[in-house]
Amino acid sequence: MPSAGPATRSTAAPEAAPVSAAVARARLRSASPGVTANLWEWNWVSVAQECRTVLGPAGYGGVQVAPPQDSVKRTALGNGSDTVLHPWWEVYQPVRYQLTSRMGNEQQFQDMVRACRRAGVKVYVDAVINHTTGQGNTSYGGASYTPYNYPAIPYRPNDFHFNAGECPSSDGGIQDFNNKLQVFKCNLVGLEDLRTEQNSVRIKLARYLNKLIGYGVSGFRVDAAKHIGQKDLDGIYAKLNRTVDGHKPYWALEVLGDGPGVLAPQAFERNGKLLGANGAKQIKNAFKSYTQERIGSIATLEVFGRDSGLTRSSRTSSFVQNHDSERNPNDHLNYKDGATNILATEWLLASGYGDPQVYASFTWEIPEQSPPANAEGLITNTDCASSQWACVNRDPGVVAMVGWYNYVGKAQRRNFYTDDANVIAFSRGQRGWAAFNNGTEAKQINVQTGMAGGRYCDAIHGSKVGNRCTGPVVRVNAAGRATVSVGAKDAVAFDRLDRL
Ligand code: LM2
Ligand code: CA
Repeated sequence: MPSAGPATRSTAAPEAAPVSAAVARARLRSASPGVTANLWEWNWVSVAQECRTVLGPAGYGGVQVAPPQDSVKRTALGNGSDTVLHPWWEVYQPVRYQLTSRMGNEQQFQDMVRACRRAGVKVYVDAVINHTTGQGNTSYGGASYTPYNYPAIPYRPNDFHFNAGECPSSDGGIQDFNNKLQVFKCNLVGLEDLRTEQNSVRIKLARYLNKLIGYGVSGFRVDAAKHIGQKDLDGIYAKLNRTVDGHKPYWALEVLGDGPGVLAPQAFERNGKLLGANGAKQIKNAFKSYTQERIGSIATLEVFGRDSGLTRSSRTSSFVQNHDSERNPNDHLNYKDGATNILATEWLLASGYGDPQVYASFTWEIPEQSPPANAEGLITNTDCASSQWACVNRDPGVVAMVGWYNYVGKAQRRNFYTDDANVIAFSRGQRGWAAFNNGTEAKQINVQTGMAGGRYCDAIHGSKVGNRCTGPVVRVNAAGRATVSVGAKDAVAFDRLDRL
């Protein structure tokens, strides 16, 4: 049994009305992704269904999906500790660019994009373009390959840095992560590194990405972007078409760690948006310090973003965790943190930092574990009622904050309050207000909300129906002050539309 951690408030799908065609069109027109749900390794049929019934109605602007290209399909276990035939990471080893994957086939992918867009949800794809495979000889689509030879694409030995003699390490791997030539041109964990400076390679990669754009995809999470380097990233990006909505594709670069000089995330700010892994670490440190017993303080989040050493908000794709970091709980929170993870996700949506993502995927006991799949490795439909999945994107408090995010827009943070322990509150201009209690006891606070006087329905625990609230009501006096109870590991939030 996967340990679910402290119970999340509920994972029921919100019973919201489907999105009208006019609302969907208006959302697609926006160049911004809004709040994205990262439905990592959900199959295409399940993503389509989630777009229709949950993401669109809740106001998510985007969905990010796992790498859709054909990948290695392992046929035997390795030796020693290798116990999982189809680990989640098979999909990070591309074999060819037809969309025959563990998540479904090319037709199902196209149907998914169409369904999501009809619900007003733009689709973002995890693009694995730095490398091919490091093992195996056959793929989910049945293509055969040998090391440095992929007839179906085709890539030949000279399309790789290793064979071209351009990787300056003794074994072809990255031995020194501070050495830019090794980082750009050697094999990351044995994955055959593409010669991305070569035009013929760029053309093949761009053809793949342009196919996805042609299907209606709005942009990419660029896997291992740090290992491609600024110049080659720009070279590939320059070959990309505009999206069907007429925008330049979204381009979010994975640049981990704090490498020196050109290897730092900040050194890529001109080349695309950056994945906010360092920010997620600060979030984890605030919500939960290194050991479970020593609880961190969210008061530290008063200073977050550029002022805490992170990439600029306007250049960042922000999140509380992703598929790598959730498996590294010393670094980031994950679903096993239960209410703390939900609270951190709600805070991220309120913070105004970056383009926020909500991560939702399958539960696991060992890091390599396969997503729920059949014996062939094909991922089975997501079942949010089962303990095999953690559908954080459906949590009612998270859904409430998606609506709040959409309403407050870019309004500046104001009226920051902290008890200097584990409670914070702030407004976003005069449009919305939220409070977060990361402590283990409920707390009553008396604060300036910055909101117009009146009675507001707490959107985290209720909703406004006509002129009634199905949950707690907060009274804001004519001077903007309010006395509010915030539950342990819980939030209170409302925006102007929640006024009764
Ligand atoms: C990423 N970003 O830069 C992904 O977010 C991360 O999940 C990927 O690693 C990595 N880069 C490559 O795309 C994962 C996983 C690795 C796994 C690779 C390739 O974390 O453990 O490596 O995908 O599937 C596996 C084995 C590794 C082996 C390698 C090649 O774990 O031991 O290396 O395959 O055979 C000898
Ligand atoms: Ca590379």
